[in-house]
Amino acid sequence: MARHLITSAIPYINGIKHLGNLVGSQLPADLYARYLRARGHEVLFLCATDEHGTPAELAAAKAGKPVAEYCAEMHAVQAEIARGFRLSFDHFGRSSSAQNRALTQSFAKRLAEQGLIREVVEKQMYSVADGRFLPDRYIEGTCPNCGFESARGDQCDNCTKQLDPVDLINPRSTVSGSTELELRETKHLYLRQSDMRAQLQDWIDSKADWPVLTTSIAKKWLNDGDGLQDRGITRDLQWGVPAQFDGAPWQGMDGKVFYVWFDAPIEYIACAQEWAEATGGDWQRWWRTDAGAQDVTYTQFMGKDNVPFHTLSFPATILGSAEPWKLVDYIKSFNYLNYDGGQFSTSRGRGVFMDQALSLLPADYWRWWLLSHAPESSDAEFTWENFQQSANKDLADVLGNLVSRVTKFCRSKFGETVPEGGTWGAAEDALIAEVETRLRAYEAYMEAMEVRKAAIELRSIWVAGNEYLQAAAPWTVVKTDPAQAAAMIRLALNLIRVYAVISQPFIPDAAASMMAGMKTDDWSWPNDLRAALGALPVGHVFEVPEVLFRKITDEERAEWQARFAGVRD
Ligand code: B3M
Ligand code: ZN
Repeated sequence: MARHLITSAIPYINGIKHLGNLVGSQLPADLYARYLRARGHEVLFLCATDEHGTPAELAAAKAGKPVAEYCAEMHAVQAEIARGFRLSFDHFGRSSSAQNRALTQSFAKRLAEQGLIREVVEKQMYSVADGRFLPDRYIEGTCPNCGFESARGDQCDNCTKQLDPVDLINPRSTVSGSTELELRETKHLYLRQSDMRAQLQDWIDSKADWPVLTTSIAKKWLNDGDGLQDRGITRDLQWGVPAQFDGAPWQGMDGKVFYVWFDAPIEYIACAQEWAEATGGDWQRWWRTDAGAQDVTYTQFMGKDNVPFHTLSFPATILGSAEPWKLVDYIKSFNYLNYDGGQFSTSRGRGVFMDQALSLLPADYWRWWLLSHAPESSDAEFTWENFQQSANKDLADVLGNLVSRVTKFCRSKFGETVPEGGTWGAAEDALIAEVETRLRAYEAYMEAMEVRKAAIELRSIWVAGNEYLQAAAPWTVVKTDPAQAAAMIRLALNLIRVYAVISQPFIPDAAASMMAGMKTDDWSWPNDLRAALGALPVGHVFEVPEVLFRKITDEERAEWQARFAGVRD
């Protein structure tokens, strides 16, 4: 038994996430957490909402609410949806927590004491009408390179040229449309990341087992020159962790806050503190290497766009503090999920969002499709045809059908108890051998976080059961040799329990129904498969479960396809 700390990238507070976000971090993290718990490991699985920054302020303004109130409401909404998807966080925290405020400030102070913070006076666009400094991407104007009229202050979306807001012709605020913009001086704190290049390089080089997607992005940024420049860690905003506090070793930072990407990863630690406060747990055991965390394996899950922040920026904060914090051991990153011939887009409301998905079908349908099509080695694409086909085949025809056929047949011939008689022969041995081999492969893939391969193996285990029944045909055998049919059904009923145990990380609700139908609460992992297939003894009472998975009809598919073709209103 080992101890595993698992974090998922923390979703931004402004709005409900789409299925692409879900499969890129929270869902595979949940799969892994559930699997490790099922294997008897001690797991702390944390996630939170990422609540600071300009997007949160603007979303609150748009909703006509004070930003703190907006964040509290949206946190509750996201927490409810996470429950709907059965995401089994030990704690779902908030980056705006008192814990994160204190910890973020203490990291900054500590970094300053280590000589890793410098003050920089720079010029930035100030919008007089909005009464605030504007981040580059909230300024639009005509691109000096290609003439595109809606180029952003940081980049032109038309010709991809990197821009500075002062380069724009006719610049305007995207918040108010005002053109009354002026360059004003402002002071910021910079983290001397460039001083830490060698340390970060050594650390990344020591991670030979990391997935290629993670290390290739990390190395690109590390060696790019641009990637490891000193980084501004404060902003001129109201909403965030104040950059001024008791004992701060710098002055003149009133009215400034830490940059959202500085405090967001620190929330991984603060979230453990929030969890400890809520449950009486010991957070230091998970995060302080001087308090037991050296025995913890720490795994992070995220989309590829978040990799630079987790391989360079956050480790720079941790290493720079020279305090005994736990560093991440493994970073599992994901490519993008596309939607029906294009991209999911939050800003344009394109695709299926988490709340909408749950209003159409139970969580297990989405969990199964998303995980079995996780964008691991390349981007993946959601199409309604594929979704319908995969749900109807894998879940309804293969798994659901096996459960319903076996339990109904037993009820009609032997009653709702595990029947007596007969013995297992060559066909049963062959099935057990196949399931055994595949089960060990499944375990290996799950341990390696090879999500798609694990799903393929799990489905093959379901298929093996179906093929056995098809060939053994107890419904025919019962007419001539009821005892032998009973032996077959005894095996199949026990297989249902084993399927519930091993499928639970992917489809927890269906697994719970299967287990309830078998009237047992024995979730023990089938380490010894043959013994596990005797867990439900002769005479054990069960009941036929409700239909596990109904099929998605062609009409529904067409209707949903049309409904989600446009943009969310
Ligand atoms: N909120 C971006 C995202 O949700 C950001 C992740 C923070 S992880 C510390 O993709
Ligand atoms: Zn351009």
